[in-house]
Amino acid sequence: MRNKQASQVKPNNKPTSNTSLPAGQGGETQQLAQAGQDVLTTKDGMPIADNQNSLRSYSRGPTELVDHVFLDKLTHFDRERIPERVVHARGSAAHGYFELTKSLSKYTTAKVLTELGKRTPVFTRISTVAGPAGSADTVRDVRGFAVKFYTDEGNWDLVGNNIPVFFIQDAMKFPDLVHAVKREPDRGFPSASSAHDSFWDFISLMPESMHMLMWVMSDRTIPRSLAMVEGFGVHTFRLINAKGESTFVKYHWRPVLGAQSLVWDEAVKIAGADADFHRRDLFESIEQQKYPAWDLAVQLFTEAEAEAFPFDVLDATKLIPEELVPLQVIGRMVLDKNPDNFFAETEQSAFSPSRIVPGMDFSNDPLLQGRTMSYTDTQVHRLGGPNFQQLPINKPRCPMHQFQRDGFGQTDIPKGRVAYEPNSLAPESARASQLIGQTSHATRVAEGVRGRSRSPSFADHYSQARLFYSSQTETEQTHIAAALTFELSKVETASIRERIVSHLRVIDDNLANTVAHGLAMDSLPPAAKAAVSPINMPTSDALSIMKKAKPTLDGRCVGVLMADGTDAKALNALVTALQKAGSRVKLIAPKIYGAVLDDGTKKAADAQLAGSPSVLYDAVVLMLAPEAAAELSKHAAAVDFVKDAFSHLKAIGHSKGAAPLLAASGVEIDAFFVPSSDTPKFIKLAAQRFWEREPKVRPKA
Ligand code: HDE
Repeated sequence: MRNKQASQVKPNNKPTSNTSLPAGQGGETQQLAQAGQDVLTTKDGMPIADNQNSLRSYSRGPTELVDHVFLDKLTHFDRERIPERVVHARGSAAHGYFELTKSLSKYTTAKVLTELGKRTPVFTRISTVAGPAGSADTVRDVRGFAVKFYTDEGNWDLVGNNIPVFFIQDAMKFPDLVHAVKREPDRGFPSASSAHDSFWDFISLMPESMHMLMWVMSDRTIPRSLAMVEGFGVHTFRLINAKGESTFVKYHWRPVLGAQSLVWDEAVKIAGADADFHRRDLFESIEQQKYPAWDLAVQLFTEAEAEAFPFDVLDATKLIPEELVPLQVIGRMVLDKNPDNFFAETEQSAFSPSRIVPGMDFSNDPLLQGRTMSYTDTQVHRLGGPNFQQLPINKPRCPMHQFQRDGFGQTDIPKGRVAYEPNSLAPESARASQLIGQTSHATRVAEGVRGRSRSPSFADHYSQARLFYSSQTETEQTHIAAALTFELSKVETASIRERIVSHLRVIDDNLANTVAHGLAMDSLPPAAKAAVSPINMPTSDALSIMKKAKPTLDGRCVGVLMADGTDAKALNALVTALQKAGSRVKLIAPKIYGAVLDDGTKKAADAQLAGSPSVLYDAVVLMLAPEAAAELSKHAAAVDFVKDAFSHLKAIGHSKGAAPLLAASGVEIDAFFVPSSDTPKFIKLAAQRFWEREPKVRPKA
């Protein structure tokens, strides 16, 4: 706030030191407001005279309890933290808009899905699941993908994941799943990792998890960037049209940059080099106006069509292959504004699959049914009461009228004596409307027996696990086997490892064999008994990231290593060409103030070599003079820079002078080494990974 007192402050060019504060006791750092500048106040608005020293009986005496300015500050500080989300605690978010390009008016009355060309504001949060709020971004984990649409008919939250299926079929099992994957309760570790006994114990006893497990062990769970993940609504939802007819719908987000993943060793090293890798990438992309974008696509199908599928669409462990029900793109989401304040927006945002708008309804998916209750319940707890929808980030941007009152955190000041309905005292007050209100689909309820039961149509746990695995490229299959081997090697209990390999045998014997070999098991355990024998479904290319890879430098970042003596002209030309190709470019040098180039100019660096390993870049260029390259060959940071780029299958551009460093790093020059002068070739290769190199650096188990 701008306080009146500011105008009374004498104009002065420099911060004035407070003469009442002797040197050495805070006086030197005391900064007083200049003319026109805001005056610091307490939360009650009282101007503060001294923000350095608490009130003491005498200069070396005790602090007085009457120091209300000190108390105002400290009591607030003591309450700064709120409970983190019980899952998805670590997340990053941005504002943006969704623009509808194809109307679904045949299927729904929801304005957000029918008003062609309309831009609906959104707030999107992408998260990991298991780790605490301060955990690293690049751990192997599912990514949450939550979008809040501020529509004219209320907030619609599409709260999905980057994987189209889930571990469990009934919401009742969610606390067990989460307890199993989170830190083990006696020891308090590991953080943000599924590679421990309790997770694998639980999973090995839950055959319904096998499909999701294949996705989690694939590269999907180590994305390159938040802008390069797919998103899925997961459940089957309903759309309701003006005639009251219902159509089933599944939602998909497709990243415009294409889906891309890291290499596992790279993900692990990034977690050390920059734990905020994804958050920083999202923030910087938006600051640099390289806006992440996704197409929203739907799969629409009738109940009769659903009946004919060889799986149950109410079972969240199953997906509907695109080949069976094609995707229709209906619009695009663009994230173009970073939050102004992380806590107020990202941390306090509250999403729930129960937030739908007229023209939408839920299906009977038991996981979805449970979720519709759980989110608001946790938010009332986490955000301190039932008024969290009044927080600016959660507040609908359409008119709201309701008779709910009071409670912690009430920030509205409702008017009038009537807070109930029906009433005759305020005939103009709000009433429900059959015409525009949200109505539930008039589903004919099938006869059945009430009880705690699961439909037999949920019993096939392996067919789609097999479908996913068999739809991957050989490289992707190798990665799944390697991830399983890695995680199971962290499991201490042998019987748990064996139970998992038993399940793998039902999915794919080759996979089971590779993992068993990777663990050095003496013999394969018998295959698990499947409740329903799996069928072989036709493979689906859409399930593979590599088959759909978009070779582009958009959204990617090239690291250019320079040092004293680097060819200035060549460096500048390279940077311009890379930027033109859509890449961000970071100049790395041994020292942050930069390097003196061959023309005598000093070029500032974006990053210091010792703190900027090549894992942070999609491709690298060594722009070095021979003397500098020879000097850098003595430094592990420079040698590792090259070695890691090589083992992470990246394109490596190099000047002639870089030869001594290449030699010192001992890498075998192959097709992805390019003279830095050949920029077109480098740009082409930098947009890809050289998978053919992988068996040389990570021979199969
Ligand atoms: Fe969540 N989930 N979940 N979940 N979920 C939460 O809500 C829950 C599930 C998902 O960025 C919590 O406000 C239950 C599936 C995302 O703020 C909590 C079940 C999918 C986010 C909760 C599931 C998700 C959450 C924790 C089993 C993909 C983060 C804090 C039925 C379709 C949203 C909160 C954000 C967060 C409950 C399973 C996605 C506890 C009971 C399936 C993206 O309420």
